[in-house]
Amino acid sequence: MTDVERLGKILAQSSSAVFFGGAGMSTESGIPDFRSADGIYNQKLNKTFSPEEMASHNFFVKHPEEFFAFYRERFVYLDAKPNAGHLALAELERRGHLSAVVTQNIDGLHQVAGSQVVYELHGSIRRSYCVKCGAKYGIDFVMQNKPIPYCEVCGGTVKPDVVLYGENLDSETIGGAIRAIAQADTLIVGGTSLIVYPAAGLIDYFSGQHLILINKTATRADADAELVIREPIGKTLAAAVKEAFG
Ligand code: BV8
Ligand code: ZN
Repeated sequence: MTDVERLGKILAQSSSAVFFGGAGMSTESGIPDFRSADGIYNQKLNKTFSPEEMASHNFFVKHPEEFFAFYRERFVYLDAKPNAGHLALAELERRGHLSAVVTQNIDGLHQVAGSQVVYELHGSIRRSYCVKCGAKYGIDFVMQNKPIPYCEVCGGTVKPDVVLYGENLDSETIGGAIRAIAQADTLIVGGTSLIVYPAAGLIDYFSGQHLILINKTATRADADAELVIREPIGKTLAAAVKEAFG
């Protein structure tokens, strides 16, 4: 039996699978990941600061102008479309085999693909808010108001609703993700290097039957997985769903 056939069989038998993913889920939609050779963190964008320093809370506070320039240039891919993997997960949810997507991505592509239950651990580029009064703004407000977007209500800075390094994650989102993972019968982990915490630690709440890894490179969870697939995740998920449900 091929890996895809095995995965298809497991998905067909699951009634509360959960998908835990990262940037590798969107590379087949044309969005670079962070830590692969051509990832965002390996692109020499700025001589003084590393990309990870520029995606941090301190940098946002100290150098807002450079932060927004970097952010508009490197994080926003508004024309990216969901790929076959996003669509396969939405179909699995519709068929009642998947209960939630837990993602570290901020591109919102799972929702565009039709997934209903999505926990965005690191927020979303599609939402922004005023740090002073909380007024809500969309992504175009941030894109159009250069160099720094200021709130029309109170003049405060409008910040993308994205968890930067050194910022806490939303406790409701974490709570929902932990509940889903703890109740899952199958956990598919894919397109993530499992390096960033506390997100990467959430998979340790899984105690179900099938742990599956779909990732081009090795991760810390491979040793515990029943099945490790070193193939493009979008293609693999789509083939497995086709295998399972025709
Ligand atoms: C926190 C938002 C409490 C913006 C992100 C030392 C110093 C300072 C801090 C720390 C430290 N040690 C630990 C920390 C905490 C830090 C952290 O974990 N740092 C890491 C780098 C060690 N975490 C935090 O700061 C978190 N907050 O701890 O708060 C606190 C409070 C006050 C003070 C201190 C602490 C906040 C973390 C959230 C940061 N924001 N993103 C943005 O989008 O950049 S994280 C960023 O990394 C993205 O969100 C991304 O999703 C995430 C994880 O990366 P991955 O998704 O896994 O992507 P990656 O490129 O790494 O891997 C992709 C994988 O897919 C690869 O393995 C590749 O092979 C594979 N792949 C690619 N294509 C495919 C594929 N596989 C299959 N098919 C394909 N087609
Ligand atoms: Zn305001």
